[in-house]
Amino acid sequence: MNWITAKEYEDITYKKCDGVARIAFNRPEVRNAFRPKTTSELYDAFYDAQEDTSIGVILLSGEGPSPKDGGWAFCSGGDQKARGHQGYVGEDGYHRLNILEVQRLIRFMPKVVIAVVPGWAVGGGHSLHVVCDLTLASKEHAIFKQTDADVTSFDGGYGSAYLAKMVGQKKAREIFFLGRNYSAQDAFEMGMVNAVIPHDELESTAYEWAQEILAKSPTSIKMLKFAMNLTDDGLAGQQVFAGEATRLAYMTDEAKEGRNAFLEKRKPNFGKNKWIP
Ligand code: S0N
Repeated sequence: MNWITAKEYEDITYKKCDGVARIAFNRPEVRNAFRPKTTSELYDAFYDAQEDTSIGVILLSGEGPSPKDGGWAFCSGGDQKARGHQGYVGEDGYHRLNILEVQRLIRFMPKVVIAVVPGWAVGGGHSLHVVCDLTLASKEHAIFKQTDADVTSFDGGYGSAYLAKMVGQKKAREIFFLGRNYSAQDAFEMGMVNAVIPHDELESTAYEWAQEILAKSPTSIKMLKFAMNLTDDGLAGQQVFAGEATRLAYMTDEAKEGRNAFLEKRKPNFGKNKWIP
């Protein structure tokens, strides 16, 4: 792997290599907690990866270990030191919940996002792994935990309700109501982790998974992701799926005839096109 830095940021790292983008939290001294600046940078990097036609898979991870104590983290959620009385405060003094915009970008982007969890996935960090398409976890260091109800900073959207679809209502309620620690193996058995990987092989395995996906048909992967999202995303999910259906329709002879007829100021002649059953 020959990762090339795609853009320099303060709170995250962003690299690319052979169709794969890797975005990682880079605040290991606070277990990769995010502040508004972090989430703005995340959004910027994810948007770049979405728009880059050479990229098909995005790995989301956390840099580490912590220089303080050697601990590993994916992300420990919202930075509690950046919390004001209305929420998380940015450098400009305004309160923002812009992690939710990052969640929606991950959810709706026509590419596969893999959470690569080297350590703690806690609070809003747990929610982020939930919203990713796949999760790979370090056998030795990954720990999944929901502290939202300990700090009154809770995710009532994908982080909880979609989690319940994933692991079942009883388990999701246990995760949120008790806030216990779960190992990578526990999380795998619950169905919220795809594979438990020895820590030293986590990054290379994630890259291999990405390369396997990249060998597939991009349109199929995109439509399958949107199809699996659709029922849980209501009209927004339908809109995303339907947008791609419209794009496919644009590629037909019918669409060319419709456009040409308008431009040539004549009635469209769809007669030569069959009503295929
Ligand atoms: C992660 C934990 C369990 C790790 O414990 P450990 O290994 O014992 O390390 P510590 O000594 O506790 O931590 C090491 C240093 O890191 C700092 N730190 C850790 N986490 C945070 C944090 N979230 N914010 C700020 N600093 C953090 C520690 O303070 C320590 O530094 P020093 O040594 O200088 O004191 C453990 O650390 C832990 O429980 N952390 C807190 C986890 C937490 O409660 N997170 C917030 C939960 N809520 C959210 O994330 C919601 C956020 C949100 O934006 C949202 C809002 C609405 C809707 C949706 C969302 C959404 O979730 O997306």
